Amino acid sequence: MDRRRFFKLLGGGILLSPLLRARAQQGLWDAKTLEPLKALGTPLSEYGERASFEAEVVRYISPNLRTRTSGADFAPLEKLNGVITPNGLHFERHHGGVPQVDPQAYRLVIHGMVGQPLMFTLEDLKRFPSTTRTYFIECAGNGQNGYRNPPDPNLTATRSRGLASNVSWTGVPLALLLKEAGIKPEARWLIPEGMDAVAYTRSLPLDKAMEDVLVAYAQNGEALRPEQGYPVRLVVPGWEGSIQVKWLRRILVTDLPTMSKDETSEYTDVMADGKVFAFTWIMDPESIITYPSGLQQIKPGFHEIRGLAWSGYGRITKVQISFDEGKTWREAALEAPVERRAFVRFKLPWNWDGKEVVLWSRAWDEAGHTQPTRGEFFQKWGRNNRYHYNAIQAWRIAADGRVSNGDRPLSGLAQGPSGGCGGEVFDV
Ligand SMILES: Nc1nc2c(c(=O)[nH]1)N[C@H]1C(S)=C(S)[C@@H](COP(=O)(O)O)O[C@H]1N2
Ligand SMILES: [Mo]
Repeated sequence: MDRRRFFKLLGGGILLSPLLRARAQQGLWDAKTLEPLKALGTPLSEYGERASFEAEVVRYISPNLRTRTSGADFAPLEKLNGVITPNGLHFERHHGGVPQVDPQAYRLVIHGMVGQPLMFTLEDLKRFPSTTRTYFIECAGNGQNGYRNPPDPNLTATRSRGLASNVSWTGVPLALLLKEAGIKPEARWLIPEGMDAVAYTRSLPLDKAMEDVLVAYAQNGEALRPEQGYPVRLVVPGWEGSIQVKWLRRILVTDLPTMSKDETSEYTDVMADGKVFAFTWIMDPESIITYPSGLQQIKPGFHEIRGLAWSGYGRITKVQISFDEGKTWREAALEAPVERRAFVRFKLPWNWDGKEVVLWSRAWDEAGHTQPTRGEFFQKWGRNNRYHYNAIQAWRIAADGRVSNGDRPLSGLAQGPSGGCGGEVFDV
């Protein structure tokens, strides 16, 4: 039988199904759909590109920030699958742009309160025993767009929580390098510094460094991207992004923190009474429903509610969904493996009856922490703070299926906080 006839018959046979006949009448397919292409495809390529049709899946850069070297952009959370953030879509936060570093010229120095100062080339670092682990990185300013009052009606999942990404990192445990240098007994702190033009510097407690900090050179199987710190950055599991120094140039071992400009002018939490918290390192639990979420539109019927949750305190133990603004909760399924200090995907099957509804999600972690409501968060922090916003994000589904920000305005607050790391208008 010739191929043409075969496909015609096959097509005709399938068309006996009433459902497919209806589909064909809607113009959604015909028997030709089953025929192979008539032209050969493109040849092999040395470095793969995604399908051209996917070009709109990009990081969100606020129009206010497009030309700024100090700024942040957002991973497109609602357009991603699974838990790994693709390298080209990892959120970015730079204080002085992205330096281009030649890996041949790269050097890392460890000095200060050590038995012997050491210098490593990239090759040296790669000879040490390596570790690969999946961890999230989240900017302390994540959530700032949700922190506004009154709430932004055009908020998306990306703009609500996209200053976070999740990566399989490869590198050397920092503890190995410190042991090599020999830490003096009075040493308590490390001062890692980046090689970018702002000489980015933070204070890192020695205990955390010895526990699980990585000197990372790879991101999801390939070298770090320049935006993520090529060739070497610190990965500090579960702690705020700002301490995870990129383009790592040196580590000074000391007995005291430095109180550097990068941890005093920024990344301190101003409380409602004006008192300031410094060194709030561990990121509180977060969750965000990515489907359905802001600016999407759904139809009545079956949907899988999907989202991402994570916590700097360890494993996520539970994610709950509410359809009545917190009066009752249903437990979502968590997709295994649930790793410590990494994104986990949650899912809940749901039939939408076409009536207006507000969805909430709330994550719990193994330390027993959970997310506050928006009202609780504002009560604690007032409108002074710019960081560590992890209140429940609400999505409202209108009767026409359109999804928008379901957060309620809070009385007594004229406006939200201004500027800062996670906002789209900068005052730094
Ligand atoms: N050297 C250097 N390291 C840096 C920064 C920087 O500007 N310079 N920004 C910090 C901040 S505030 C964050 S949130 C993370 C962002 O990491 P990413 O750009 O890989 O997402 O890097 C941190 N490390
Ligand atoms: Mo940050």
